[in-house]
Amino acid sequence: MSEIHNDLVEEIRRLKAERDAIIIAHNYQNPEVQDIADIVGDSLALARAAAKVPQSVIVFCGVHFMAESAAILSPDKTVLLPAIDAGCPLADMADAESVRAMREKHPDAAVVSYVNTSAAVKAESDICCTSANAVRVVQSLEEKRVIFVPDQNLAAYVAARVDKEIIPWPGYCPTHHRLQTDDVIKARAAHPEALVVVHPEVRPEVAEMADFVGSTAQMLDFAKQTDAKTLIIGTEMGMLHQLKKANPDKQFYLLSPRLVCPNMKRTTLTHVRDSLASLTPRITVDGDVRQRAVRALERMIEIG
Ligand code: CIZ
Repeated sequence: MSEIHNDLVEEIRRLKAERDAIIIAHNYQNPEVQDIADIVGDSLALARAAAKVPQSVIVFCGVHFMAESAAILSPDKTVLLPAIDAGCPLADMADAESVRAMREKHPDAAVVSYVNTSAAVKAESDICCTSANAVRVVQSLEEKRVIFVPDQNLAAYVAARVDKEIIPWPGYCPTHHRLQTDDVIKARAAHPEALVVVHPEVRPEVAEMADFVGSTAQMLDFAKQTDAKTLIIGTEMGMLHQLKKANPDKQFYLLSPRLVCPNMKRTTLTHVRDSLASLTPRITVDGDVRQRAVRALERMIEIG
């Protein structure tokens, strides 16, 4: 690493102590950002951590909805999103008014929203879920019908595993949705000995071709316990960093070079340093929206 990089890392460590801060980073962040973080994980692990860390400042290296969830769960803390323009196109595909209209159309259905939603959408929901616990969350509900917001592919994955009617929202993650069956065929031809592991946000026809489908946390568990020495990974490229660190004896290949989320790649070490120095940009969620959204998030956290 260069001297400039080392100086930046030192400055971040110093500021972190001065500000009583903790840095948490999503599995899809740039490797150098993951390496400076105190906690790296999926949104379920990070939401749980945000709710109980003792520090007064949380630097959330991820995208907007994740920092918003931390602010909802920890209203007394200062939650910072170092790259303020790190959004989520999937989260932008659902709005509160449309969710209310959908509920009116299906009054007997529960509304489950993926954490990849705005605070306003969470406030309209009965419960939240992540890709790690979506099946468990839906199974836990009394209702036989479920409006699943906003990812149609995760909805299809859940529908195949529960005994309920799932009413999908027509949203999708542009990064995962662009994977095609041809990508799997080509990757298997290039690495015939490898197992194919994909995220449930991929299209159902792509998921059907995989050896394992799971969230990033489930991918980590799978990669550790499988005897296979080579794995092809169908999720955002940042995930390769944690997989390689945890399994230095195994080979990992990205299923497609197009598995890059530009929003997850926005945060740099300079953003983290500047955010700690200025204690901005701060994410807050207030009033009635927070009070209603926190119920949906806490109900999810109770289920685990
Ligand atoms: O739940 C998350 O954090 C996302 C967006 C993906 C995953 O599977 O971890």
